[in-house]
Amino acid sequence: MAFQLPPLPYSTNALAARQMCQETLELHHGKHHQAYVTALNGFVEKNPALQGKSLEDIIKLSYNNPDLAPVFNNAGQHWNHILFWQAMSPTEGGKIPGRLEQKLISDFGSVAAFKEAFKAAGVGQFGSGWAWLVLAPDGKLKVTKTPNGSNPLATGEGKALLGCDVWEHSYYLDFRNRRPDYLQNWLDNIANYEFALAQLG
Ligand code: MN3
Repeated sequence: MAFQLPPLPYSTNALAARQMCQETLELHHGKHHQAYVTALNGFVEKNPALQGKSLEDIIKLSYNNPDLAPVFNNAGQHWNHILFWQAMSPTEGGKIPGRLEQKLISDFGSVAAFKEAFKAAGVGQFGSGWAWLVLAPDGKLKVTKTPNGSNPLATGEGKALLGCDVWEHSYYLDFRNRRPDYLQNWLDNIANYEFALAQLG
């Protein structure tokens, strides 16, 4: 069965009041994410070794494999965007539940220090990529960044709780070149910390 574009968990104008406009979500979900799914399905169709494999398996087997770099990029981007849509909330964006807040304070020193680290990761990712909040294998929350379509599932850096797309297509209509402002707004008003907590288990 071919991979499919999942529907957005909210309408395309649901985040407009939080500075992610309808056109951004229409293009990002309907065009960019769809293009990764279409490309991935094209690669799977041509490569029997990929057929019947889960998305996670394809990401792991294509990671750091130069022959499968285009497969990895598109599979990674499909996985990343599935998480990204869930990692945003039009109703609870920015609200940090108590149990997650305690863990952030314990592992980063403060919520502000977490946000600074996340923002620094996103701003410091040269070119396209992602900033992540992960539960590292040692049980601590950590912030990481990955280039292009890579992700913590591939790198083994931990379980992704939140991922923020810092490719220009995610913020250019709303923030132009101001990636730091996009990240600050994302953390303060858009990020779905209930989702992050649910991933934490
Ligand atoms: Mn994107």
